[in-house]
Amino acid sequence: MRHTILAAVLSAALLAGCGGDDDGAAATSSNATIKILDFVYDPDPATVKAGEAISIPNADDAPHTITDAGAGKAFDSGTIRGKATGSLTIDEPGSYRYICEFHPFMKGRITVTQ
Ligand SMILES: [Cu+2]
Repeated sequence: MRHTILAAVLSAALLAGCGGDDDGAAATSSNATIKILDFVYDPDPATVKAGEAISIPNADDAPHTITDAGAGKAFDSGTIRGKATGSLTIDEPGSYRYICEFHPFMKGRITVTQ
């Protein structure tokens, strides 16, 4: 019994460690979320599935967007007002860099998988 519990704890710790990011608590990928707080996207880089709805809660007072920085402008969340939650779906798999249209110094990366 003891061994089973220990093994479970260990494998959970190992899995959490694989994420490479700060705390592993944000490793759930079933529900894609990119938070905005203090003019910073989190997580960055993010990984989502093609066609998956990405929830974008904006904790700032300022409005923000998630807008493809590429020439093709493959996606754009539109304006997400302060304290509001936007959403975005990207259909085309690939690796993208995006910016905030209002604050072009805000930059993020997103990988869209099949
Ligand atoms: Cu912004």
